[in-house]
Amino acid sequence: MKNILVVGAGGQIGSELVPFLRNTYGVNNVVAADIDESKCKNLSDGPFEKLDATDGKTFAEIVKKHKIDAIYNMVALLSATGEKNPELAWKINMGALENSLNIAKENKCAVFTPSSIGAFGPTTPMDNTPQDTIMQPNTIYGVCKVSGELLSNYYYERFGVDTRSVRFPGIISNVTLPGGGTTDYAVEIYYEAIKQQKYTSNLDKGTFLDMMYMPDAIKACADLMEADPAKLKHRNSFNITAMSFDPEIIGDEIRKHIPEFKLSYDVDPVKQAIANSWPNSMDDSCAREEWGWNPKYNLAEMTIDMLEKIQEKHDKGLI
Ligand code: AKB
Repeated sequence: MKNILVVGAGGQIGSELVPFLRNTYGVNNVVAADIDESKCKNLSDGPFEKLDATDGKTFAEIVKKHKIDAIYNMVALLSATGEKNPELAWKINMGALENSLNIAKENKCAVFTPSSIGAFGPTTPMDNTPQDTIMQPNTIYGVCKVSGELLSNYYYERFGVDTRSVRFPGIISNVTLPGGGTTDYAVEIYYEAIKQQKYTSNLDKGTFLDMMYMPDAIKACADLMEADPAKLKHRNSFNITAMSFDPEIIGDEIRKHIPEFKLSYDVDPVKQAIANSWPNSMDDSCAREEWGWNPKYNLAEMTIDMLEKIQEKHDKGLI
């Protein structure tokens, strides 16, 4: 039986990753940790630890106390928030990773850390972006992601730490809202479609980005961590994607269910510049070949599920 620690458990991905892992490995074998206990109320069925991931001493004590075998480090300030406070973004994003790696090295744990399409930059080939290519991001978020990929590979090569990672595209979900990302519009649009039948996008029409529905994202984390190491030619980090669209395409898909839905634009220059520096679509064939990546949801299926779940929340007065 594996003991798992999910750090940043109250975040957009963590809040759905913990229930999935508890379902797979047992409720008491998956410890949720977050700096903010109030964000983890839906995780109260199993163990919880309050943790600032930049505090290495407490982090190490928790790993020892629960005899942790694998750390899922889901802590990050996202791209747009990072640009508002680059020093803090570096401190948190790299601090959490550095502690995860060092504690994993001392305690023989595996480490999963998400990278992102944000690891790419304006000089990266934009269409069908290869697995191994030019990575010169111009955001602090991207600089952290590339540094994190390199550092994680280094810990694997140098110290034998079992580090694995995926480059997530925009993740779309209906449980916990993302915060401060460039791809957040693709979540907000569904909520506003239900609440007001209209949405003002802060990314312009024609801005294509890779995206993925949360159930596929969660499964990617777990599948990669269970993958046969002998088959992994890459580790940090795998391109993975499920769909690529611009605001017009997602708007058209929503209109199939809510015909009166109206989409308008008020472009945020900071987010637009970030989005313009990221790929339009990634080639994820290495993930498919090396560990069987195969997403279930396309835009049409995701839209049906998102609208249904958000409508339920709306009917219950939760949003
Ligand atoms: C962001 O927009 O910052 C994130 C990401 C793509 O990594 N959702």
